[in-house]
Amino acid sequence: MQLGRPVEEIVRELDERGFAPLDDLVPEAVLEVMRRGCDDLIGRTRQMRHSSHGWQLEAEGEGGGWAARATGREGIPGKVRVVGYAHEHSPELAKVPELLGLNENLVEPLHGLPGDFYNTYLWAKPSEVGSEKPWHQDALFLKEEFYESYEDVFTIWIAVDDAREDNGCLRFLPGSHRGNILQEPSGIDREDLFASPREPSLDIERLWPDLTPVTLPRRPGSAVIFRAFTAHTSSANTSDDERRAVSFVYSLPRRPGPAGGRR
Ligand SMILES: O=C(O)CCC(=O)C(=O)O
Repeated sequence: MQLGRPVEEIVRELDERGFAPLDDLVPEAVLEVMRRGCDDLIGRTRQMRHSSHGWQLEAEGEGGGWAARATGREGIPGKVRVVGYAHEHSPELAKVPELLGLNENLVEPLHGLPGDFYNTYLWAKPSEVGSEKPWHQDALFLKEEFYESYEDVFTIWIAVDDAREDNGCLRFLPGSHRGNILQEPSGIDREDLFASPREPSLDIERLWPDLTPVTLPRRPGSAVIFRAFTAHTSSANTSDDERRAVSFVYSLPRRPGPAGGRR
């Protein structure tokens, strides 16, 4: 796996902006493995009518797939929004971190210590009904105990299809990670986030009036790496194309010294 640019430059960008694009990270042979993994997981959702904890189907009506899962409403078979713990369901996706050497080639060089593998997500953003992922910081989903051993996470998000503005590519708010401050969305029960019929959503213009969002289209096999406190979003997919992506999340062990004691 080629990073395409010096490690120091990526570290600086992660520190300054909270995210760093990694162009053409994944060789075609591994991308093919990822496509097969996505096809298999999405194919299995054709038999599903309801979301479960790990599998969230898109749905008609107010609040889309998130609200339907929270309230037990039916989703749309075959139109899955996200699959968490995707590595437990897909042998193909489970192989990818090793095939790419994600920890040795990326996480360890950037953080200085190897990461602990945390999770794999399939973000399927299906055609026509793929719903918006509102502005959020992933740190919202981490428990307080996490910080006893870890200082942050790296998410390595890889486009499987062409991710464009019209089919819901990611957008980031550069600088929103500074200070590692968690902005809590209003109206959310922190103890039971997934039971809330409204998906956590941050009002970025009120919280960060001086920061400007950046839209980040990605070719298949290109990636972006970002931190737990970096605010990001993706818009709805109303196009005819799927916008599948897979993310691999690593917990970053606390480092001795000031950086490790940041929070
Ligand atoms: O792929 C998406 O649409 C959302 C991804 C995301 O929010 C994440 O990886 O934390």
